[in-house]
Amino acid sequence: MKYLPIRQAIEEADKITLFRHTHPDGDAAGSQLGLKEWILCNYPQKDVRALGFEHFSTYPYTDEADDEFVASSLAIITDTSNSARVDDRRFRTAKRVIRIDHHPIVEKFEELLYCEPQRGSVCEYIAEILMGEDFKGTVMPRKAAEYLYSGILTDTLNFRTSDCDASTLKNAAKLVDCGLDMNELSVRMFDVSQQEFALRTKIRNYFDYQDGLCFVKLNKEAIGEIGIDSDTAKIMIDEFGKVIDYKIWAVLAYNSKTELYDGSLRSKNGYIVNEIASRYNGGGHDCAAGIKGLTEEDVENCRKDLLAEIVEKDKKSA
Ligand SMILES: [Mn+2]
Repeated sequence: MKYLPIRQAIEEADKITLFRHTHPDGDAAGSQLGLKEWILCNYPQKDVRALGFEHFSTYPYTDEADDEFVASSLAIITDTSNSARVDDRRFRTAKRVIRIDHHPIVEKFEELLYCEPQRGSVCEYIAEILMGEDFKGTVMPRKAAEYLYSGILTDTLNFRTSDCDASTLKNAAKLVDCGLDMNELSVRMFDVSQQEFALRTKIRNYFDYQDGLCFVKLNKEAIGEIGIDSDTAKIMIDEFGKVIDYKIWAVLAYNSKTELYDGSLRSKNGYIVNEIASRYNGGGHDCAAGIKGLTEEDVENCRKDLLAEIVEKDKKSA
């Protein structure tokens, strides 16, 4: 019964707008577009628009909607923990707002919130909701299953993160049962072009390792030399995620627009980075967070904070 209000809200709305976070990743775009395909398949008479100004490379499109449309719509926001991060501020004007998420709860800005922070991806959570009891009688079309499955793959790095469990696999298996090609999707989400491979190889050379911390600082010169912007550099964080010795890894890149540093932090085995991220205009999950607007001095302080987290955690577990 828990999810019936979502179903009722969708059934009552003629117009539905779907929102996700800025700098969308596979989980943000996958949940949004998966939901869109699912609604259009089950309620073809509804007008559904997936909104957002920034694109996720693998899914290069979003819809448009004028202010009037948004104001008379049911808005569903996915994968976004704070209102400032919603990519299209107009969600505030919508008739009703539902949010489905898997981030720690930091802010309430919706009428109905469904949030399970222990989930590895919001796509998995949405798959479970849509294929569960409260949505009996509806179908999961292959296209929607593909989007949701891709979001699970990207947020769990192909089922590698510590928040994967039996429920992740069960929900993913149900999506696979809808007829998608696992191998093809995995290749599409993770294989890179030769050009990107060359770029990643360059960035790898900037790593600095100390006591369990891999710290990649790309200053103005480095950014110029590599020929990359800070947003693209931040995404390369996963390049450093497969080294046994790294307890925490970070990429901090100079943003030529703000002349400050933006970055991504990752960790494993219980080292926590989102508390540190909150000191540097950021946030996220325990083991994956973003930061932005750091000065040179902040960058060095952030490095010290990350090293301190390693020392503290090691002391506790010793
Ligand atoms: Mn997510």
